[in-house]
Amino acid sequence: MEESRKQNENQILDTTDQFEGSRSILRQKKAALINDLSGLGRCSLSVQLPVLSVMQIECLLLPTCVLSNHTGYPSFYLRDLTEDLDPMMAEWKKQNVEVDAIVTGFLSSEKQIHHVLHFLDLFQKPQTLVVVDPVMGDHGKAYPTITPALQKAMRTLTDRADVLLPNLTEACLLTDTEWKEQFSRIEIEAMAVRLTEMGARKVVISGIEEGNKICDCTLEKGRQVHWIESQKSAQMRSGTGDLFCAVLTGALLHDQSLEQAARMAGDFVRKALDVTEKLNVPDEEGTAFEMVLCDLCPQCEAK
Ligand code: PXL
Repeated sequence: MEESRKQNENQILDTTDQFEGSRSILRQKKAALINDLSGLGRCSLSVQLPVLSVMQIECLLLPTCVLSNHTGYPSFYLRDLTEDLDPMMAEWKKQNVEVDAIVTGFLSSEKQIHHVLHFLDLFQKPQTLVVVDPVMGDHGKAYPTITPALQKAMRTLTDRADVLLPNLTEACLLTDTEWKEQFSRIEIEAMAVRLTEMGARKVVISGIEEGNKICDCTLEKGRQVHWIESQKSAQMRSGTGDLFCAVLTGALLHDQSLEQAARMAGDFVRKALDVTEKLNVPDEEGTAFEMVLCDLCPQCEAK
């Protein structure tokens, strides 16, 4: 009995083929996710939790606010949880919580940035991976909840980021670059460099549309820029940045390089978008990522 339990456990610990060379699964890793909980529309915590769970990462959830649906719908109801953040993290501290990664996402006000900084002061250790997704907008437009004060305060988070994950709109908002429909690669690379100068150790500007291609630009401070390209098959939708962030974080926790992690994240998002289009899902409802989720599971045989 004991023998078979051990065998089973070893099997679980050994099925890391997808993450070539990785042995990190020998200890299950934990990620704290600081993000909103939107009831409708498949974004934020409701997509990041399943993605990271299937990648065998334990998730600890700190919701910044609860919404009826994401802000891309014509209207939404938002219950702000700013006042609850400190008491929640104080309880975590009492429980001696330790995490391998801290992932930040949608914040409802600039006040919440200060609470996130406090969270980092409490839980960030030298080895902790801090992933900052500066969720602020898309297609050149800021989301309706983004005030100039929040936009400015978000810059203080870039300084704490091991990995900063803006889309092109957010890279513009962080670097005070005026939006335009078409940026050259040189202009985008300059923004990535600027973001490292603002403190981020690694930057991935994701979902850059270039004709019939979709590209991600990765930069590790002081290194060369890399471009990851793939064929664009479907329009980006709400929640794709959150999916990208979760897959990339999971891959990094499985010891993948930044390029490998960005490639894996981009491939997953594009596959999710393809199936979403085939299913004729309305735009607001985000991606039908559930249909391809098993791709991320190291043990799944249905791939
Ligand atoms: O996917 C980004 C995102 C996260 N959270 C909320 C949003 C959006 C984008 O619209 O509205 C609440």
